[in-house]
Amino acid sequence: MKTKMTFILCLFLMLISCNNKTGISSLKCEMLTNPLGIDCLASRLSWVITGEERGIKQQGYHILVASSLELLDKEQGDLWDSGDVVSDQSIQVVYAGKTLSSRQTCYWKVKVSTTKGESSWSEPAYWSMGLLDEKDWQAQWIGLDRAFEWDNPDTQYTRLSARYFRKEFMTEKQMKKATLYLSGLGLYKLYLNGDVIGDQELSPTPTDYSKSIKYNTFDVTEQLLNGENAIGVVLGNGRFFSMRRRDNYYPPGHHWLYNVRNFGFPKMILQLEIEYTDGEKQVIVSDNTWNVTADGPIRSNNEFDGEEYDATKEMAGWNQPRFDDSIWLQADLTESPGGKLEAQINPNIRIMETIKPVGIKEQASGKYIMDMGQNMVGWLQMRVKGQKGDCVTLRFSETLNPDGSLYMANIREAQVTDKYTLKGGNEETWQPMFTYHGFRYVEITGYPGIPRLESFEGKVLYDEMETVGTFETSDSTINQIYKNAYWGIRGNYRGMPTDCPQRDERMGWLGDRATGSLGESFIFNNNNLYAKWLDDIEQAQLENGSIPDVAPNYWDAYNNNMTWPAAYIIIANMLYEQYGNSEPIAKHYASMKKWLDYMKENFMVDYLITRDTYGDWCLPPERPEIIFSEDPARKTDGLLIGTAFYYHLSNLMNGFATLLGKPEDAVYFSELSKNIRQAFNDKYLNKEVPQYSNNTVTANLMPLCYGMVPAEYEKEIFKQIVSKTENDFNGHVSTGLIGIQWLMRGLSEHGRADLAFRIATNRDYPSWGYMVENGATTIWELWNGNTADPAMNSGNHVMLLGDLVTWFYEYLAGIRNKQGCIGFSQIELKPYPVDGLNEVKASFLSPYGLIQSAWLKHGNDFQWDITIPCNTTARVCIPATTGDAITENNRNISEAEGIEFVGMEGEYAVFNVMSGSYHFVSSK
Ligand code: RAM
Repeated sequence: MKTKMTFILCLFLMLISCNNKTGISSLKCEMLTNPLGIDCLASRLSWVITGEERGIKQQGYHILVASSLELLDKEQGDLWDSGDVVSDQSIQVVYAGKTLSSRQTCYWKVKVSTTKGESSWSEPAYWSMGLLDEKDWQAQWIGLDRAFEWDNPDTQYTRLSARYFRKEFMTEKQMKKATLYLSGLGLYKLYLNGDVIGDQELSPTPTDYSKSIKYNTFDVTEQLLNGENAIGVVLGNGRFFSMRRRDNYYPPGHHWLYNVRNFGFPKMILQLEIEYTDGEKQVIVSDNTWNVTADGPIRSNNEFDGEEYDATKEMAGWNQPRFDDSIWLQADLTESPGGKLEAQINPNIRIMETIKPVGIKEQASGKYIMDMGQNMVGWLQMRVKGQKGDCVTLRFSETLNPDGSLYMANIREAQVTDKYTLKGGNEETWQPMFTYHGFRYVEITGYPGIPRLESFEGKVLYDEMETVGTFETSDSTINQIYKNAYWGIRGNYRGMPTDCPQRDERMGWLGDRATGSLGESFIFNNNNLYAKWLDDIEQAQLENGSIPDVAPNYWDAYNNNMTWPAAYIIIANMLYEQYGNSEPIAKHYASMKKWLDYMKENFMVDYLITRDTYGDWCLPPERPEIIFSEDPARKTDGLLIGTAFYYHLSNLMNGFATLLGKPEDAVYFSELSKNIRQAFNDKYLNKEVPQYSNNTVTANLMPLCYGMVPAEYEKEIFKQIVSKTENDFNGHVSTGLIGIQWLMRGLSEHGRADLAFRIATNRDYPSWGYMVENGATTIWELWNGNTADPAMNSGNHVMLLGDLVTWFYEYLAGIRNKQGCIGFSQIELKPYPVDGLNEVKASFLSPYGLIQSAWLKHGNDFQWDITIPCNTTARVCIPATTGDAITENNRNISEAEGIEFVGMEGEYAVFNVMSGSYHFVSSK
């Protein structure tokens, strides 16, 4: 057993308002993740200070953690009383009180002293501990380890009906509290006395179930009845009973792509703990006293192929007391899937938005095509009235054929078909439970009568994550690209970041998110999701150190390249920089090093990497119908890419080693980097021209952005990038997934933000704007996604976003960490007001609170409104020719409170600015 890490993150956010008059005002508390059933001992506590006055800086805090609200109200921190701590730390404060035990609820509050006075105590918040020890589980795994005559699990499209479990029990006395712990694999729906518990869908989160199994915790005190009670659980297949069975349909040796890992028939573990007011306890557990049937209404459910629901098979009252289940079967006691039972910290999937379809047409007799107006991910809810036995079939696609029918070719082998058989009588409302689709269009057949728009709703499902960013500009192309990115990113959050939501793939491809995750973090609070994904990656690591390209490893994709597994290290760094979260680095450092060592031992010769799989994946090809370019001048040597990646990762590891207090490792990585850089330049830098390798943008950009180019060649190398882009590609992108990770930042950092802007606003091939021009409402897998071979041509992939979203926030809006700082404790506000763009308005809810940047060009004036959160400071770079020509709130800036002039830096006047809101005008 692994020892428990003391760095595990649990983030709680409190908002504390300091009113400038009294120093104290309304307090608000906000929880970011489900605070129930956490299984880390060293929770991290964060709070946000808000206030109108400028220059609010925390000077100290006092945290109280109590075992009851009453004690907390009396200001007795029996679990932890931090005392008055002189510190400006207001995020990620590690709980340092009494050792916590299973099931314990911890109530806490905090007060702070600031440069502008003291706050009062915050409103209380709480978290509760889950089941920390395997011995806390008295429940057993139960299931039904077989299929039935109506199932067909052995075909290519594994068909398996949902399993319905039930258990009745009595409560005996007055109840105080009831807590339910459940893991139902692959997916569950939980009921108590007929009511659905929780609003999570498609839960729990997917993992390698042989390594780790996540359980969810519910407070069900309100739902329990005095006397008779019934629990009902429905189990779907999810990623457990797999959509394409590796052990069955496909012969061994068949390409791994088609063999999805299978974990067995669905199974569950459930424990309900009831506390009575007299102190007695009762525990209801899953065991073989539970009854089960697979002969219910969900006849088949499969994440690729859809769900079939026969309402005539409904079993009214099955999840309530006194249902006659005499013909049901007894549940089998089954083996555990093997993984460690752990509390789920990343958010569950929920219905996050409901949209209305925008059009419907009869495309052929009885066949209707409905348009959702947006390529979305989730499912359709339908209202329908008809005869018993009528069957409505729904099929889903991203685009249409010229004749108006569904274009299915790029969905590949996924059947994406939902079927609903009516029970007849009154109007019926239905939505599936255990599948999801990526679609804009729906084909409706068999609908009794004429389907009307009002009868359908699109349910948009993704991980429940706070939207933390807003971004809008005066440029409509950029706005639409941003919107497409927003829809694409959230549609691919499913407890893991998937590559796509629609075809027979939907896997957590590492390379797609290496840099994308950073841009995404400006839009969504993705801290807990990506921290969980790093655990998935670690669990997928082989004994020898190898890391696959896909995690959880439902596919057997151990290809041993640098570029995809690199996400492991790059994303840990992102979590540290964006959230100040060092826990993933501490937790994964050893495995990261093991992987790098493995790659070095096996694939590094004379400091050069000798193996690659994907090259600069999906670069814009020369002909519209092909997926992969055949033009050697467009392609970048994969070994150059791999070696540059190793260099970059080795530098990151150097930083990690220093952070973790491992000076010897730091020296090791810094030496290694030096040697790689030397070998890389010896091999790939042609000093005569100068250029790297065959002079592609990617070949020159990577060493430039990674700091590998000898100083004397930097300018020339950058010129090559510009000239290639301007002359050979007419101001268009020429990179694939690799180069795109640095393109926009690289151009802007070296003085050509205007060229980045041109690339971002192009409407012709290849560009994001070309996708928009061709009707895309998400981002395509291929630059030529409207013409290329459907074999690999998803309409909803986010990998080609590269660093675009990061560029929107960090460069156009100019919101970023000050260099060398983390978690936005110190901010740099530095916009790049390129020609052709008149206005940018952005906000970002950082760990310290809301950062805003809104600028506008007005005649010769550059007007800029910014907000810097309390307890931070900012280095503010105002576009100006001199410092004197700037006003703040209509006064000369030198008279403004909270601002100190640092000096001129190029085209910017630089100031150190305290927290608060400011209105600048800089005149030319
Ligand atoms: C495709 C995936 C993914 C990419 C891999 C290499 O099949 O969709 O986006 O990372 O290939």
